[in-house]
Amino acid sequence: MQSLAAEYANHIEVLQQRTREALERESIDGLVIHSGQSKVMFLDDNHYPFHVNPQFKAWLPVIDNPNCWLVVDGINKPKLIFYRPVDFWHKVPPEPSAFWTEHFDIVMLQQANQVEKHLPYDKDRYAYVGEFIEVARALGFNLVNPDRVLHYLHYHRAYKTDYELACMRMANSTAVAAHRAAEQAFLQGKSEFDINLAYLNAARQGDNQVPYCNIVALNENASILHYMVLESQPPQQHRSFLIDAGAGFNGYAADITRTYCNQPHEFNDLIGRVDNLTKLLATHLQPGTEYADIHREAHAGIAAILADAQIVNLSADDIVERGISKTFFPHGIGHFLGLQVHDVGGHIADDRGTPKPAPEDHPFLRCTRTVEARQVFTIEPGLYFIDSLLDDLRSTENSQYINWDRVAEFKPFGGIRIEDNIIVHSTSVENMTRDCGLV
Ligand SMILES: [Mn+2]
Repeated sequence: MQSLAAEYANHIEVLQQRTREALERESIDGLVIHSGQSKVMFLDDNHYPFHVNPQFKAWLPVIDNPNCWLVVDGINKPKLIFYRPVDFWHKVPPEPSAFWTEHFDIVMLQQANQVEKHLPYDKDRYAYVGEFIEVARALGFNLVNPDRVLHYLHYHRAYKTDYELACMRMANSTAVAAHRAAEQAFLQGKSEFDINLAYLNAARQGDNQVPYCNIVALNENASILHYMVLESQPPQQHRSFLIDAGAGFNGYAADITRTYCNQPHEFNDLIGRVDNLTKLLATHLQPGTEYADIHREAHAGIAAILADAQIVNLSADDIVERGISKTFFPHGIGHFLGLQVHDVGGHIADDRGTPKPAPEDHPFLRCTRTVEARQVFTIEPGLYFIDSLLDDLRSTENSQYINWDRVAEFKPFGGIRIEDNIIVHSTSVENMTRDCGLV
């Protein structure tokens, strides 16, 4: 923790400098960043799980406290308005005392609607950054989430500080331990529901604490890209298991996927090939590379697997050329990772927000940036046997090149995705997931 504290001081310096630059462009004096508010369910008195404004947790690891505010101007010590109600229903957070507290002037807020007295007087010189626009208006802010400020912050958030990289290594370490527990639960023949419990138990994080809803899919369910059902009964037979699950640390996410097979079947070879592709593509994340080119390389790699496994009776080049690899690999190769699982800023070319959208022939690619040092990406090639996409393929002239018997052999296994989390350094690539020992 001592080194984390040292790195955190630099992290704050970097955020201060970014804030100064963003404010200069907007010609205003500061930002007022709202952690958020608890939301009540419709016609109910229960609340949805609280999810903090990412712009707030960028500054400090307070991720579970609504009604907090930050006042930052890039020059003065940031001011934290910390919500501490008198409340006998809920646990009241203690007064903050941690490695980060010395970097803030902290005032306590007992009643959420009393925040105004702690905010800057001249609201015209400040911008509100947060989700609750009607709250901002009521407080007198005219400038709410100004585009120029957000573009600037989103673009630069791609470059992680040493503190952020340390947090992301910790998140990976937690997720890797949990992935091992999940694999064991699969081998023991547990249900999706129980495998998920094994995962969460090992991570020591609840459903609402992990950074996204875990995908825990047995057999054919592995072909459903965002499968979230969690069957409570085990299937009659365990063939394959795809798990896409992360963990958080100080508000930073890990996002890892593995696929397993517990039978002597050629599906194991396919898993091995996709695994090798992930490892290979991770090494290509070098400064100056276009991330979209890595996506195209992934298609070449998947096409080679389809050709070698005689699933498609064409050369790898022809498989890509004819668009057939998209049936088996229909999503993007990965995305930025950080405070958000799909971290922001993937589709802008510069800090003015010039759009750099996904290529027309690959619309699902979440990042089109040029790879640079301090960026953190996922690499997650996949190979799936998805009913609806296979049906589409069958109705095209490409159907004649498909070895449908081979497709039928693999279909009961659903699909494969292998996803690692990678830090780009100026002269090396750091695969956090593999470094944590997950093979
Ligand atoms: Mn991912």
